[in-house]
Amino acid sequence: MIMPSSSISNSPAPRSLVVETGGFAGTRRSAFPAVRPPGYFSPDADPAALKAFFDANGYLVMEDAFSPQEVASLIDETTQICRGNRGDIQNAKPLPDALTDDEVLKQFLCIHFPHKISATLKATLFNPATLKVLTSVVGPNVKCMQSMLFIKASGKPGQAWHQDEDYIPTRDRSLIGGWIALDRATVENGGLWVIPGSHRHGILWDQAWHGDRRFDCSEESHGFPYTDADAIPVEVEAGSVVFFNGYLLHRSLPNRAPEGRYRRSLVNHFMSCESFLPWNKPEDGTPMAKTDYRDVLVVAGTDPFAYRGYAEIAKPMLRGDGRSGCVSWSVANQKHLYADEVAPGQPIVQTLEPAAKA
Ligand SMILES: O=C(O)CCC(=O)C(=O)O
Ligand SMILES: [Fe+2]
Repeated sequence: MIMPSSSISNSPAPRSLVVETGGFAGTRRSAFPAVRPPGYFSPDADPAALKAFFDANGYLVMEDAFSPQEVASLIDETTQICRGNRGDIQNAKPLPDALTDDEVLKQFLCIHFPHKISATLKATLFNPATLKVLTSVVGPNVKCMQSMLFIKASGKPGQAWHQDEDYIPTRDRSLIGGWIALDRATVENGGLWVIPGSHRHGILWDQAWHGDRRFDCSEESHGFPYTDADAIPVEVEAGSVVFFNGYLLHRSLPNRAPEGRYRRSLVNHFMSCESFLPWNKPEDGTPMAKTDYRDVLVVAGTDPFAYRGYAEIAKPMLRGDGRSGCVSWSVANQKHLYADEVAPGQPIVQTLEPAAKA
């Protein structure tokens, strides 16, 4: 008998970390990807099935959350935002009107808080399929504190392994990202990868600078009991939303699709209204334990702290893509270099001298 070559390899079969949890996943309309891991649902899915899969695996995909017309309008809005037609974006240079859309879009990897200047993007927070997932998984009362618009033209870097609670600290681990694919997201164009079940430890692993050109300036988690072989790509059709828990290890790789192709996505982050959000260090001496970032928008249910009011703090901001160097996000006076920028044996983290006093 002739064995297919894959079965005579000595390497063990890769372990699959995905836990199947059953229940009604909804009526599938999308044909992409043809072969999918478990975890893909449709808007008519049973809420209990959504919750069971999300709790066990830390992610799920909601297909057909946005119609092709809604996706087209979000793509058009993305171009308008990048052209500066919706308002200022901190760190973005003004661009001449004569530039083509491609020339404009290539200047941007990721814009934080775009919902602050775009009613079209803000409306995605109230998308019915999104609210169904949030209220099934998080609870009845849900608030949004952040949005991020990834443009990721061909050739742009990904984000190294991380957990979103490294950056957005809830007190009840309720952080959840809703990652809306505006283009079909694939392995080739730098779609998301997740390590199923990695949220269940409830640990935030240490992070360090990676020096790896495949990734942008954000640091990389390490020391966790998984390898890259445990990760699965979450390939999705445009209009699908990938939801993932704030403790789930996830990353993306560079966009290696041909020139002129994008992997655009709009990510909204949510958490339960019951939890404080000790996000920004208080300048008035308030203890961290009492600190609650109030620049939030309630998207479902009620906020038990509504009586405290709300604030306008965050402003749209362009995040660096590493082309003009990286500084540490967590330690002042540290410059992060890519491995190809330093001579062999030289450190990839440099401590800068504090600016000399005049
Ligand atoms: O889209 C990416 O490349 C990374 C997204 C991500 O890490 C997030 O949305 O939390
Ligand atoms: Fe993330």
